[in-house]
Amino acid sequence: MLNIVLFGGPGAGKGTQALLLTEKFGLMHLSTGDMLRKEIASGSELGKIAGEIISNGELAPDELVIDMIREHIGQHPEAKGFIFDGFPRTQAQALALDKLLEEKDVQITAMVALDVSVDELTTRLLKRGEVSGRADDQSIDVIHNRIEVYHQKTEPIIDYYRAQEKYHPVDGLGSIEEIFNRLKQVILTLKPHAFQHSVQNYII
Ligand code: B4P
Repeated sequence: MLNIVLFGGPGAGKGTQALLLTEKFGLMHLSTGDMLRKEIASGSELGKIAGEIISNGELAPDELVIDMIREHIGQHPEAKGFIFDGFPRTQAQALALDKLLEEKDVQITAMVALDVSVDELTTRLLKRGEVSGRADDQSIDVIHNRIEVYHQKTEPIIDYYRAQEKYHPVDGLGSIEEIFNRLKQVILTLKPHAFQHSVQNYII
């Protein structure tokens, strides 16, 4: 099973690249950002809690996102692998994900991390804010807070995957196609034996 953590700062291009990778490798795309926005749009209780947190540029509570991921993994027993987009974002989420996968007797194959400067992240999010209507993209203060939260709570989990030799940084600057090609090359050179057999089935 190919299980990829697609990592990067807010606006690094995780969602954009996850859609392309999902199609290329036939994986199931699980985006906690999309799940939370769906809850917000539906007006559910969970959405109300998440809406306020997200619009302030903070992270939703760990238990809430872990429960959502557990539910979505459970809904797809047929999946030949997952792309985790925007999850995990804390150490607690990283540990919980390993535990969830352990129950299925599988593990994370790699963390592929989009490397993008703070200036570029800010530019992209402000630009998206002009068209997306997303509350968390509208103000420079909220964007700065999202980047600060990323540095404090999310970036440290790189060490968790680096210690397992699963961390693969990728330059996240350039055209969407250029970045997609870089990601593809990294994924195609992953070595775990469980994946090596199936990689031959992918058309490069
Ligand atoms: P997410 O939905 O995960 O999204 P994101 O970090 O804002 O952006 P992403 O990296 O996916 O960038 P995108 O491709 O859209 O999170 C939103 C919020 O939800 C979080 O702040 C948090 O509050 C909450 N949340 C989500 N997961 C959570 C978790 N696990 N725990 C707790 N809270 C959680 O690209 C951004 C923009 O750049 C787009 O406009 C795109 O068109 C553009 N772009 C992409 N690639 C580009 C390129 N190569 N060049 C130029 N522009 C590019």
